[in-house]
Amino acid sequence: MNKLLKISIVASLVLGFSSTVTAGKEPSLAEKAVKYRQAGFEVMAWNFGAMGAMVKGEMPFDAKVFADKADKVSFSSKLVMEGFEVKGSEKGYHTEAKPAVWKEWDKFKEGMDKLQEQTTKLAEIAKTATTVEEVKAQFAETGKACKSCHEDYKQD
Ligand code: ASC
Repeated sequence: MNKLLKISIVASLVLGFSSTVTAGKEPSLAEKAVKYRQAGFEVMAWNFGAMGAMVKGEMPFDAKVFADKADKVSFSSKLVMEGFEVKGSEKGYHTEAKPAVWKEWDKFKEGMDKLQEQTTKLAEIAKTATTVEEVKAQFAETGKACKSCHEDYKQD
């Protein structure tokens, strides 16, 4: 191996190591909590968005795909609350949650419970539905549950 190559390998190892030490700090629990709840909402938005396309007729209705997505939305709606319960996650880390979440905790929790109720119902209906007509009303109800909390608790 030539000398220059050796030097550059050693240099990159040293630099790599020092940057791990300085920049590779383990994120705080609060930061992880923000990321966790945002990930849950991303899962919901991804799946709910595709369901919306089917409901609006922008995408052909596929009962199996719709039911699978309804399940994923229902599951992830049950994860996110935990991410709000961690102290220090009220601000920073690019959170879009308004301080009202913690100021009106009981009301916020009611909204989250309502969301879980609605997504569970949607998944139940979707399980046996064969036409888009059967899921339309409950899809709309679920969307309302998303939206009512966004207005009060999410910075858009
Ligand atoms: C979505 C999405 C939301 C909700 C909301 C429903 O697909 O990303 O935040 O639906 O718009 O009203």
